[in-house]
Amino acid sequence: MPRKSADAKPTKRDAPQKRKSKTESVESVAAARLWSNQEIAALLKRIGDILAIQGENRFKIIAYQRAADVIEHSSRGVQELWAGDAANLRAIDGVGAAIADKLDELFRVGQMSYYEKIRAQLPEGLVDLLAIPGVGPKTAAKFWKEFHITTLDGLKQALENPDKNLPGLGAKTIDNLKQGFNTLGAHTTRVRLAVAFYFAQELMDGLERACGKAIEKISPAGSLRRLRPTIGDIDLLVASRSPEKILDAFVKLSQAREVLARGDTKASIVAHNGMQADLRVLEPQRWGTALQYFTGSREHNIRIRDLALKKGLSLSEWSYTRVKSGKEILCADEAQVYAAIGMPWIPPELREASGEIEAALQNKLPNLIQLSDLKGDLQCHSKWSDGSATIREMAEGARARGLKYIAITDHSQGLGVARGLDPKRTRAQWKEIDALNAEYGGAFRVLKSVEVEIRADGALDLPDDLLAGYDIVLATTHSALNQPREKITARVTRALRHPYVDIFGHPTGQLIGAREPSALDLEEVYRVALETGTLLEIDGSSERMDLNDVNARRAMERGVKLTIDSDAHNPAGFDDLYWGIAMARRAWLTKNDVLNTLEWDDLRKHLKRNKK
Ligand code: DGT
Ligand code: CA
Ligand code: CA
Ligand code: ZN
Repeated sequence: MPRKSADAKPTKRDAPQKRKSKTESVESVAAARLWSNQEIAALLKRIGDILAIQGENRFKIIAYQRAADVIEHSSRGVQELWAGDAANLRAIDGVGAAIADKLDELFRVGQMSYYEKIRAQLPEGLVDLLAIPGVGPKTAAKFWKEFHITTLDGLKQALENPDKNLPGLGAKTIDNLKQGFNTLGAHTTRVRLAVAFYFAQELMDGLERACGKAIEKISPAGSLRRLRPTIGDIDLLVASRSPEKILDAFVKLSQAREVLARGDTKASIVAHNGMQADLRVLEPQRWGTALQYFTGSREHNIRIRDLALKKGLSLSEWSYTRVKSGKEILCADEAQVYAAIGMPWIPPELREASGEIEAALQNKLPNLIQLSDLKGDLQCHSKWSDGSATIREMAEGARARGLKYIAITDHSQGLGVARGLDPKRTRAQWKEIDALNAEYGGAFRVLKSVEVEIRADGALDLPDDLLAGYDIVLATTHSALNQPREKITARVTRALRHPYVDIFGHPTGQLIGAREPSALDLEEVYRVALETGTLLEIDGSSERMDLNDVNARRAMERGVKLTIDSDAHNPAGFDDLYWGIAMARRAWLTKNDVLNTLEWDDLRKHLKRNKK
């Protein structure tokens, strides 16, 4: 179902995104004005779609898709970054000179002549056909050239009498198209990774209960397996020799509200929570190719198929086929799919066509960080502020997960909502921590820490003599997050220059689906973090995931060191370290990039407060 991903890529907003409005925003190119990242991304994506229908060079198409993707996920306003100079745009990953120049024109003139030119070469409305699951650029071109169908309405009408209007298309194709229409518009919202993850787990548990041994293998695929921060729909894959049994169980799951499609090998449901789930069932000996195909991303798969073709192999979800002899080669496991084209297996989190294929070919894939690499957690809360457990309970929760230390980072006084600590209560808390550490006798360590608020002017919310007494200090912003770019950047960098600020936590302040990232100039933050030796945090709590994948990768490339924390407010909250790890893996981070993979005695030597 290619177009779903192309049309409804993750947005920071959770608000339902109607396809139509997105299209309209592209069409209504007016005078010069401020373009949102979403609009820019939609425009670039549309250019990619048009080029694909025209059968243009794949690399050119991927370039537009990739630029769109990066811009859509960028926490910085692209037009603001531009600031009147096309050269500034080339600092964005995936934006080369050609695209930078076109965006420059768009921002200056309010219109992009290249887009106007190529869109005029296609019938109005043709690109919309790509929104139907199963309709790719080639099919859309065929509808246009062979059947003179150029709009969704036109196709819908044609499907009413396919023998007459769509001669030569098989019954199965017609069926798929009809089902594709049903799925259109069923689900336009993206959900947070954690929500989709646990829900997929529920669906898989339900299937396993109902089908038992008939399931030989089961796995999530799609964006969920790649651990994207937000998920459009859930893709599940099952290897089984009795597909009917599995599909029956799937459409009868108690979570299913509506069955969108049911075939011999696949089915789609909409659940009561509004999420769509697609299931595919296949023979175990085809597991490898199927899992590779349905994990995506689409852009990654296109490149892999190209490489295969260069080796005389045609790759589909079913198998490889030798182009010359027509001989089929089955891959029961995914590593075989990559091995056949001379590559090591690529971790799903990297499969975004953002350098992983080149790295794999040169055997230079990063050794990605894992959850078990984390030795401690540097942000969590207790009852002393807004947490719901005692320090001891938090320590035990962390210990049970194999951690060796935690920093208790209760909020500082300025944050009225969270029962912030003043200097007096802080000293009382330290006594409790000292006693607990004495009890642990080295088996575990609770660090004295604080989540100190960076005030609107960049000053910290606690006096320096107190800040000097902590083991480690995390500084964050919760208030005045809507300050304009220059102001919030100056505020944050002032705090980063403070000698007792060791970590800058949840840097952009985003709440996925609820609050946009602040206007902070992250490039400047990376620069000052590097210069001052301040660590940047990936806050793993499932609403934040901040820094996200794209930003964390950038920080790492700049040489900044990071931490991955849970921001737990109760012992179960330590599980959120997993979402932090997800962002870190998607950001290509290794153990060496993340300092809480170190024992506390080593980590403390890296803190800027201990360096002088
Ligand atoms: P989502 O659901 O929007 O979060 O993103 P994905 O990546 O899960 O996208 P989805 O559900 O439309 O498709 C799942 C995977 O299936 C996708 O990542 C790659 C694969 N796939 C689907 N259709 C095509 C296609 O036409 N060509 C290729 N190469 N791969 C496809
Ligand atoms: Ca999906
Ligand atoms: Ca899907
Ligand atoms: Zn916080």
